[in-house]
Amino acid sequence: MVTDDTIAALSSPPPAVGRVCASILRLSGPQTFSVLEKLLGSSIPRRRGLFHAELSVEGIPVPAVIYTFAAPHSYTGQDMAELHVSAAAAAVERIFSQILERTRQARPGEFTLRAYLNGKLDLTQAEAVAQIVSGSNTAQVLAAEKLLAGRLAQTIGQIQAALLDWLSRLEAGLDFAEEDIEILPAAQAAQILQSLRSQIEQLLTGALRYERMIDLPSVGIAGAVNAGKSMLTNALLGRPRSIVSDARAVTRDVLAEILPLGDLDCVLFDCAGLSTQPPLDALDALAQQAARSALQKADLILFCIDITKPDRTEDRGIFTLLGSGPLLALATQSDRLAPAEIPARLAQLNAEFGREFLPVSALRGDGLDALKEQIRKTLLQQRTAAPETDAALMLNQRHRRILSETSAALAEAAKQVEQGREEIAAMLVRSAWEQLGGFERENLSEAVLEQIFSRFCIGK
Ligand SMILES: Nc1nc2c(ncn2[C@@H]2O[C@H](COP(=O)(O)OP(=O)(O)OP(=O)(O)O)[C@@H](O)[C@H]2O)c(=O)[nH]1
Ligand SMILES: [Mg+2]
Repeated sequence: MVTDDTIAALSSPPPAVGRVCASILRLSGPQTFSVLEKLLGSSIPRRRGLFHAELSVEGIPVPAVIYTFAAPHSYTGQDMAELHVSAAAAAVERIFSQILERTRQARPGEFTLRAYLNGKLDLTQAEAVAQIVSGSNTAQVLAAEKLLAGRLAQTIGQIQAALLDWLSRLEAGLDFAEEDIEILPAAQAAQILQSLRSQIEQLLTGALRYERMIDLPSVGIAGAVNAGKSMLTNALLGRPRSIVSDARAVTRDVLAEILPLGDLDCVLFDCAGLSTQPPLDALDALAQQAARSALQKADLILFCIDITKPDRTEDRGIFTLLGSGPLLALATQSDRLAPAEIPARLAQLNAEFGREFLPVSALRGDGLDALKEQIRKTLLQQRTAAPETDAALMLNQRHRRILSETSAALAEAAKQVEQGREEIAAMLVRSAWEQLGGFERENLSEAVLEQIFSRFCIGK
């Protein structure tokens, strides 16, 4: 792993062709200042600073704001600079390629990797940066920020300290064994281990699963044929994604699209209208099966009934079929009733299904903002339903593996010490302590590091 050359990256999204916008070019490494001096044709003091400069791109002046940081007082701990340039894509590319003549293009996460290797961040903090960079949901970012504040590192540190204390007390007992001084009675020793173990288990169960957080929640639109599911899908997405027709059973496939809901995105999907009747043909059977299995996995179902429909026998069957998972009930095509008729119809539906129906019109857009807000609220509640205390601690696979292994080792150690095998218990606790050290830099192989930092995007 080379860390003493000078790297550079375009740290902002590249401007669209033909557009002028602010771009950030970032450099880190011992040649940072000399590369800048070459670029500007003037000397620059080696210290933290901010100045305005004019770069020349094929004779055209391009204004830039330049931030400089001198080692070790920078994000990476090395000499660093950031050039903020307002220019068209072609000019930014030209400047970047001039910089690349004397530097190497940074790999994903390489700036943060250097920060970590120079002791500027601990590993859990660096991972939090990775999660913030790759996270699109606010809930995800908030959890990552908590991690960044070092909460996880702190909790683990406390458990490690307690293990060390336990070891020293137990080993004192072993050293003075002949004198029959029992420093830490076996029952107490086992009890301490059990309580540390339950702290670890709490971390494991209370924390949100990172793997789950990066999966977007899915929202399925369900209802009878012709309820207006596809038109609603299109209206929510704001574009014609799904075919709408008054012919029956038009939608066959499961069509999924990302629906942005402000601070939370979800996957919205439209599928075939459900039926409680036996399938008409092979295609119908496949469409029904695809719809049912997609809806079963959905985090939330939008159950649609055409508000004008007089006979709702079929809808009751479908409602039963959908089961008891999270569901919002919608009375669709509300524009087809006179406004004065709507309240009575809603009351009927509410009584019949024991649900509060929200009237919507995909045609006119009525009720869609309220619907989006309800979807967002419901999904957010699902995400934060984990226990309050450690809900915001986000653990990834590596954290989980270390914690589970430590927990198992402590359980075994407690058993051993109860049976009078203190030496074995001490050995297990020592290795558990080392395991927990895996949260920090000591025990990490380069391969693990590379894997962690490769999740970053270039320029971070
Ligand atoms: N007036 C009015 N008509 C609607 C509305 N939504 C759907 N429709 C009409 O209802 C018919 C069926 O709409 P679709 O969205 O295709 O219904 P679907 O539930 O997807 O039907 P399948 O895919 O066949 O199960 C079409 O003729 C639409 O124009 C609405 O909000 N207002
Ligand atoms: Mg459809």
